[in-house]
Amino acid sequence: MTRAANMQALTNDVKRAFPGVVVYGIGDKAHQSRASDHNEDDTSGSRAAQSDPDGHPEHRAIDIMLGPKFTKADADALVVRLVADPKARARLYYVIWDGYIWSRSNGWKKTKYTGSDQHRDHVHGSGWAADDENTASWPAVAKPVVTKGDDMSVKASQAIEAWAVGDPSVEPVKWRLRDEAWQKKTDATLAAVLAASKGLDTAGILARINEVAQAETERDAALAELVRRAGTGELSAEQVVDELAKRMQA
Ligand SMILES: [Ca+2]
Ligand SMILES: [Ca+2]
Ligand SMILES: [Zn+2]
Repeated sequence: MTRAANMQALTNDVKRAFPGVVVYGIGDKAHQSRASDHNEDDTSGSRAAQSDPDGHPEHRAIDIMLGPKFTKADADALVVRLVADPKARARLYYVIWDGYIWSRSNGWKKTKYTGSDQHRDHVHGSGWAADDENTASWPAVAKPVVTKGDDMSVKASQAIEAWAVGDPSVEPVKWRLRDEAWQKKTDATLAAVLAASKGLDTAGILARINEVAQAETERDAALAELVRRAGTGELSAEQVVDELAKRMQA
């Protein structure tokens, strides 16, 4: 029992792209009575859909089963990648998935599948017999590298860095992020002010601000007076220090 090397290569790549995925190959007894690429050629009583003259028993179809490691979205995307890739198409006979078939005979156009098994729980792939011995990998199987998220994180870190050092280089994402950070800061300040002025109405807050300003003004004036009196010799350095100490205790 051998899977054609071409389809073994596909199996290997599918398992690499979707670790833990279940892939079936050779058909059961029920399969053997009708022509199927799941049946091995060069085997009596086994009706292979395709055969070659090498005298070596081979099956050329695989069923990639849906499951936790291979979701419907994975299947949708994998089939699209396979049938869109000329190199992959050259190695395939047909693909059946979720009520549709893509094949050599329909020019790889998505065509309603009329068979009784609508292939809702697995992707069927039949390899092209002429490519049996093709051991090359199937680049179309690999999930495309998603760069969007990576780009975003790089851009975000650059933006934060640029913002931190005040780099004015203009790139919309940077300045959007800068604005977001600025907004966050402002929000935090407002929250602190609100927390500090809890229980005070607007007039109360203004009165409080005036109190603080008044106290500061008075203190500054008192300091200025001390400095003046020290300058005229009216107060000694010790007396100035004593006066400051008194005021700080007050
Ligand atoms: Ca053979
Ligand atoms: Ca062969
Ligand atoms: Zn199948």
